[in-house]
Amino acid sequence: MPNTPNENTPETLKNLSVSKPAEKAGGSGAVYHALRHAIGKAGIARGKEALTKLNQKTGFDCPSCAWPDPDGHRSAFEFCENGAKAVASEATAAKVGAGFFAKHSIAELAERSDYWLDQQGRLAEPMVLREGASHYEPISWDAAFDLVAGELRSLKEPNEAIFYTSGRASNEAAFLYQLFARGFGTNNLPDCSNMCHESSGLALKESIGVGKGTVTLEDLREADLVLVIGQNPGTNHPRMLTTLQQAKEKGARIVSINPLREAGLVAFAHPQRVRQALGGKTPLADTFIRVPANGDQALFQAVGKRLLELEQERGDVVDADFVKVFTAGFQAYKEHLAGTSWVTLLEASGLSQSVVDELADAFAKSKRIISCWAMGLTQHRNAVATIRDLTNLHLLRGAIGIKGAGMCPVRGHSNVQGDRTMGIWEHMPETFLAALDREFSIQSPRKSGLNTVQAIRDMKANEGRVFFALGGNFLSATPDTGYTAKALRNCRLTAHVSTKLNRSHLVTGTVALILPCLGRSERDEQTSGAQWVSVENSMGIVHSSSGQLKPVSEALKSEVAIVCGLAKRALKGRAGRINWDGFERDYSSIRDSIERVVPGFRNYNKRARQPGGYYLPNAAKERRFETDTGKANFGVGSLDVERAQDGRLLLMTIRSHDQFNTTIYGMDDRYRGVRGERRVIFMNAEDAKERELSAEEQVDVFSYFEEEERVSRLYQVIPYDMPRGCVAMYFPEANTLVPIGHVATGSETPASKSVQVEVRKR
Ligand SMILES: Nc1nc2c(c(=O)[nH]1)N[C@H]1C(S)=C(S)[C@@H](COP(=O)(O)OP(=O)(O)OC[C@H]3O[C@@H](n4cnc5c(=O)[nH]c(N)nc54)[C@H](O)[C@@H]3O)O[C@H]1N2
Ligand SMILES: Nc1nc2c(c(=O)[nH]1)N[C@H]1C(S)=C(S)[C@@H](COP(=O)(O)OP(=O)(O)OC[C@H]3O[C@@H](n4cnc5c(=O)[nH]c(N)nc54)[C@H](O)[C@@H]3O)O[C@H]1N2
Ligand SMILES: [Mo]
Repeated sequence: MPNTPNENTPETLKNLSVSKPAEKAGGSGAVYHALRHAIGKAGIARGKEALTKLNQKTGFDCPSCAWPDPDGHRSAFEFCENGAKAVASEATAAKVGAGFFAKHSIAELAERSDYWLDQQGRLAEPMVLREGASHYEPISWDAAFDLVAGELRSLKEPNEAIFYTSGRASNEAAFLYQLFARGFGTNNLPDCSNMCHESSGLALKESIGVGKGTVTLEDLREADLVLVIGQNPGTNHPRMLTTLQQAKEKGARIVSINPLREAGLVAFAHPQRVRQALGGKTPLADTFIRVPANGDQALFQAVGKRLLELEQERGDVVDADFVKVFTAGFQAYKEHLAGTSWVTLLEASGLSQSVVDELADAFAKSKRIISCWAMGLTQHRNAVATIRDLTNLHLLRGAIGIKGAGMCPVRGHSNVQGDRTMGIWEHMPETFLAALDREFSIQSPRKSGLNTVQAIRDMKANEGRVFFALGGNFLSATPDTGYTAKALRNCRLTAHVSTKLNRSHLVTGTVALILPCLGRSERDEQTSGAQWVSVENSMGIVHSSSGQLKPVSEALKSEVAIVCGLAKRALKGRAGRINWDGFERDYSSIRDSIERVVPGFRNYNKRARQPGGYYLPNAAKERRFETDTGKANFGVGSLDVERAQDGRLLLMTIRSHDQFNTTIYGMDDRYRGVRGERRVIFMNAEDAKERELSAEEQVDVFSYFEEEERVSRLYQVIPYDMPRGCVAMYFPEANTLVPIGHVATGSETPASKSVQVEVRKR
């Protein structure tokens, strides 16, 4: 049985080189790295063609992050270094087909690194791994669809199938995919969002009635105070730095709340401003609040307590009119904070009174406040409560639903938000299901489906499941790699619609399929002609995306075509008679159905096509709070802080600069000064000294949860400027250490930013 190399220990580590972390992001270095990647991988012509069409109003949407494109003028190169890497990785001319798989057995491939697997090129034809076989072999599309349909039909009941989605699927593909799953009879639609912004969606829904952000790019430029919390935009949302730069130039104050002093928040050099490309820069964050891992909930409660004290003193801090007219639960919130002592709050936050007071003063001075956040808040046991506590501060100040103010969860995958809008969720509301049923004369199941963590547990406990994935790399992205590997191996069939080879193709069910699809950069021709698709970005703007490059292989199908091909073979009854062929022929007919099922999509075919797209309605933006009370709810949560116990440390698993989630583009993390290796652990120098660990010393890392111990071996220590008590490692390698049971309360997002670990010398 091949290993899962996340668990494999390499024999040696010899390439690490460490230098001082960078003091800015962007600049000419970013341009150089972007072009080197695009042109090196895709070839000069293909790379250049791809980049000139990237994020243009008539081009294709960047497959990297979900940060919106500028509303007005766009420059000729509307992309960042990491967008260029994502496109280069997809646009590569190298191919992985029958010859490749004949040469390399599964066992051999499983020994290779994620970096090596991605480097091999684009998946070029459908492949099957038959029962007991050592190699994948080619299969026709028809036979592949029949195989999946046959396996689905032989299940005892529909809930034995699991349909995972990653966040790159277009709205059109996502809508049909959930229709397929529901037509088959299950709501088992786990997605990457379960591991990402699920906590934000849940918290915002409870607090303000909509699980999405409430601000626009224009708001950010108008804000006086911008908080960037648990987010590393220099690497993960580089185009956000342009917006922060604009906000800063208009006088905004920027506060970073993060254990690390990330280079992108220190200063930014705009690669397209000549002076800045040549060495100039704009300092960004005015204040770095170096909260220890998981200290945020206590910090936000402390700021709330301080604001209420100031209100007592001055009487002008709480927006009394807003609180009275638009909110519920203020009294309970006040009482809760009055009953929580300063000692408790400061101790739990790991910060001093003066840091709390300074942030409270900044809140008290302005109403135009925007809070941006990402995984540093969402991936903790107390994530939902933390985000509600952050929202409480906005409610106190009335800093929501007005120009320049509001909540800004910064999404990850480029269409993860759109996929949710289209119904990729294990418990869509009744209104959606009823509309879907009406449109297609079907009866969608009403029983909630499984989320990601529940799906893993279900596959682990039961043999014979069918696991189908529309994109993503389930094995490597999910927690507890060893546990998840067993879950996938228990399946009867694992099938992946993918662009690139990854670990999930190598740790399989009894039978496995690779169904290769077009990438977003590629032309999508169907019998009615060239097709375009649509996506929704992090700020709720829906717009079109048209692939431009010649597909890397003629055998590829679009995600839409794959879903349709499968649905018409696998579904019986009414669902089987849906016009799947018509959808495949002409995607505008999919958008017509979406318009009738999903609110906010009136005149969809036309509006998604207009340059720059259009905003979806968002009630909270207009101060209509569609919650259970009809008002914005103050959230009252007791402090639930994860503390490192018994001399342990709290591990945050983070991204390097050279990766997109589980896709590893290179071995460097340039801004943090790390080159050549990914098996590193960042720690405070005093914590290292206390354990008698020197720089670059080799260690093993053990994690602890309830009675369980997990281990990942052979990492090198990097003493780093960070608060005591926390350490950081890169995901996906560190996922072996994240316990399946360690999840956020309510959202069940793996708590992969606060894992109890011990670091031991080898
Ligand atoms: N190039 C590139 N772009 C990407 C991705 C990628 O992998 N590569 N991934 C995409 C996806 S799917 C997502 S979700 C986003 C992720 O974007 P981010 O959320 O920026 O990604 P992470 O590396 O997980 O970084 C989390 C940040 O939170 C901080 N942090 C960790 N623990 C805590 C804590 O307890 N409190 C606070 N305040 N901060 C903490 C870390 O120091 C780090 O700076 O990026 C998207 N964009
Ligand atoms: N420890 C730890 N674990 C984490 C995180 C963390 O911070 N720490 N972050 C979590 C987060 S925020 C997320 S979003 C998940 C990500 O989880 P996933 O979305 O499952 O993982 P990715 O690495 O983004 O998926 C990459 C694969 O998607 C396929 N792909 C790329 N483009 C396309 C396309 O256009 N169509 C199709 N069909 N396939 C495509 C390629 O084959 C590629 O190998 O990981 C989560 N896991
Ligand atoms: Mo994500």
